[in-house]
Amino acid sequence: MLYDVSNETMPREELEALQLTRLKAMVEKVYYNVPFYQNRFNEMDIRPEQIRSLDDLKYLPFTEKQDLRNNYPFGLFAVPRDNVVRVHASSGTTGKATVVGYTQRDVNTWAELMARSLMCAGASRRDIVHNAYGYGLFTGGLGMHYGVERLGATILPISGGGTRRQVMLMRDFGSTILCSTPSYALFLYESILAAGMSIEDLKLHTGIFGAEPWSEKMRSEIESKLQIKALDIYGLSEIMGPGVGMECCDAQDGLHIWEDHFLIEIIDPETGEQLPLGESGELVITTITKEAQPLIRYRTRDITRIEAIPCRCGRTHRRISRIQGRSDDMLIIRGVNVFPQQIETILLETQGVAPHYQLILTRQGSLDMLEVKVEVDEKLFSDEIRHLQRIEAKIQKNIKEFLGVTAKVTLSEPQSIERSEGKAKRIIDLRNS
Ligand code: DLL
Repeated sequence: MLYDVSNETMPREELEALQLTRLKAMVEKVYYNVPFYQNRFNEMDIRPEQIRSLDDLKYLPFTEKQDLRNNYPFGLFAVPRDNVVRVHASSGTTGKATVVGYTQRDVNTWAELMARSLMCAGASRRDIVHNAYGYGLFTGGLGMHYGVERLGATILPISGGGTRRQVMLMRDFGSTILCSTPSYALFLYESILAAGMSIEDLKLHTGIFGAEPWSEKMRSEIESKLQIKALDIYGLSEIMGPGVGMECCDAQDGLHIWEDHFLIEIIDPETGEQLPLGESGELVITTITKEAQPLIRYRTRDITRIEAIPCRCGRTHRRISRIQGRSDDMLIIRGVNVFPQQIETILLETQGVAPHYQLILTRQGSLDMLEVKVEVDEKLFSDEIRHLQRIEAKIQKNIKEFLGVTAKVTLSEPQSIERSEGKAKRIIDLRNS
């Protein structure tokens, strides 16, 4: 089922014509309304009227997270502050928060795109949506909330935390869709068992998971434990929030980016050059309908590729593959590039190991050291020490063989790694402390 048939299945030629009209208007708008962009364009000797085709996008300047920080808090607004009805912010670990503003029309568009995403995940008016994304400055909670209401389904705005109560209400209300980070979904599963309940007590059929990187293995783990269909949702505050892209329940193979509102490119993160369709690199997004805070060629730092083949669901909007990691999360361990999800895949292929882990980086002299700390399940933990050592050695061997790095593997007892109610903190980098 489609929420917005004419837009979701628009023939590519028509879609591209629409994109070009919107891009031209957007470029003009930022040039005349945002001093930051006017300066950038002038420095690069570009005028809005020089953008004549979608291909000309590559001549425009990039926008980076630092540019948002430098213009903190409202310096990138393209409308008077009075027209801004909502502000969200994401707090990085370093520096100032990144602020985003929305006009009433932006909030409406977001609700529409979230309703579209929900239906793409198979949701309908009949669903009860348990929304465990955090409410507040984080875009996850409110973004999902407005989308569910727009669709006409029932929202439970539970937010994060209070896990025992979450589980109880999920059962009592007969929630059918769970929205949370993938790591929190697993935590909820443990809490269901800890509360003496079983999956049969619940009516969940679908999970809409995102906000942090996860792997295909993690998907299988969640699907078999919670007995649901687990779908991937992508978004980032700078661009809108959740709902920039959504995997469809029909193909469950990559995330449709809503291209009537966002232009996507893949670039080489080192050189900034555009890469051909199908190649992996950094995702760059241009907003073409945003009013309050449009962004031109925003460098997401997320690594993915654009699927060249159209999806069998009938939507014409291109798909990106599951986010493979972030260029700034990519661990460079003695010169080898490793993404945390690659380690996650190896861990989850190992019997007896639980999907809770941490990667700890330290430096000895000038050498990087990687420790992989992973929980084992109850059964294995009570096993002989020799057996545990064999598992450690096996994981170590697989990491070496598949990723080419040497890691120290530490099995730790069940429940010993801290659970997160939002984004999981999996990397502890102590190299510069
Ligand atoms: O995480 C928005 C969101 C909320 C998306 C709820 C999905 C569901 P930020 O806090 O600004 O916004 O973080 C954005 O999170 O650049 C990615 O690195 C990461 N991310 C988001 N979704 C996914 C995903 C929200 N499905 C940053 N897979 C992005 C992998 C994701 N990483």
